[in-house]
This record gives sequence, structure tokens and C-alpha cells, in this order.
Amino acid sequence: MVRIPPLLVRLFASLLLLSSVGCANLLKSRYAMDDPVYAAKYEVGAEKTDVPGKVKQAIDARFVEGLNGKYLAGGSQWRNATQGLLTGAEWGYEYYPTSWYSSRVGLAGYLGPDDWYAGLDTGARIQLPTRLTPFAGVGMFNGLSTVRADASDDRKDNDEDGSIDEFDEMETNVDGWLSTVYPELGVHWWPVGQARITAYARYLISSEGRALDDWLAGVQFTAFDR
Ligand SMILES: [Ca+2]
Ligand SMILES: [Ca+2]
Repeated sequence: MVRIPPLLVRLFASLLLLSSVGCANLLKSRYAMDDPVYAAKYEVGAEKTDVPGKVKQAIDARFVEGLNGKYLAGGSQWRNATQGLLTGAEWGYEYYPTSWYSSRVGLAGYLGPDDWYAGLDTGARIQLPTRLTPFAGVGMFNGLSTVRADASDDRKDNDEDGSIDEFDEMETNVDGWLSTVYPELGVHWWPVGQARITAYARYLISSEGRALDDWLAGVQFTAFDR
């Protein structure tokens, strides 16, 4: 029987809880009362008949200034060069010095059929200070990468299967240092005041040349605090 790590169970449980809270919260105009700054501002909610007031408290996300939190993201990257799909995860930290700008730093690792890479990802994003907002960002990745190469002609049993230089033998080589920079576009949504769900697409520009540029799409969940 496959054992599921307790951390994954906890994470899944909190996501479920968040989504149910988030769904119930969709009907509330004061959606971010779990955040002290928002709660102080909208302690007295708008009257039922005050439609502009209701709308304002339903979309206002200026309170995010000063929030910081940990995030977990999962993504997929299409690698044109090998016609392979890499999947990976990122774990990091994001901070809002202002309500319209955030910066982040995290560890990222991606694995595909022919190669993998892992390292440090940093980025910055600008957005509207609203509950649902598009954003634009830039980021940078620096780390190690590997590549799978043909090894059927080097007189070694590279894959240790007992036969040397069989027809489709491959070996994995550490490629060395990989750096990519990327523009990023996406959407942020705050189901509650101290949690954010983000979807993004990045165009990775590789230090290894334009033939290795890739598209990456992902979803990020961030739990904030102040
Ligand atoms: Ca072999
Ligand atoms: Ca070989």
C-alpha cells in the first residue's frame, strides 16, 4: 500500500478547508475579515442598501500591503527541444511591500522524461489592489540541470543493465549551471484575506540558447500573515 506523507495530507486538508471557506465567502461582500487590517477598516459593514459601499468592500485589496507568506506551486513545462513535458513544484516566500507590488523567492525543481533541473527562483510582480486581478511579472531561475544523451557508442554500460552499448542506451549528464529569465502573466484571486490563489504562464528564456526556450504554466497557493 502506498503511504501518503502526512505533510501532503495536511496540505490537502487545508486546501479543502480553504476552498469551502472560499466558496461560502463568495457570497460575502466583506470577504477578508480574517485579516486584521481589512477587518479594522470594514468592521462596520456597508448598509444593505449601500450598493457602492458593498461593491467597494467586496473588491478592495489594498490591505495586502505588508503581508508576507509561504507558497507552494505546481507547474508544467513543455520542452520543445525534447518534445517532453516536465512537471515540478516550487516552495517559497512572497512579500507585499506595497498593495500593488510583490516580490518572491523560492526553491524550484522540475522533472521530465529526459532531464531535470532544480534551483533558486526569484521574481517580482505588479498587480491591481483588488480581490481579483491580473498581474505581470519578471523572474529569474538559477540552478543545476541535467540532460539525457545518446550513450550507445562509448563502450560503457551507462544504465547498468548488464549490456554495453545496446541500441537505445542513454546516459544522464549534469549539464552544469542553468539560468533562465522570464516574463510572466497571470491572475491572482483572494478567496479570503490571508490566502491567495494564483495562475500564471511564463516564457522561459534559457541561457542555453533560443532553441531551449520553453513555456511554463502553473498554479500557486500562498498562505499570508503579517
Ligand atoms: Ca546498458
Ligand atoms: Ca554506452
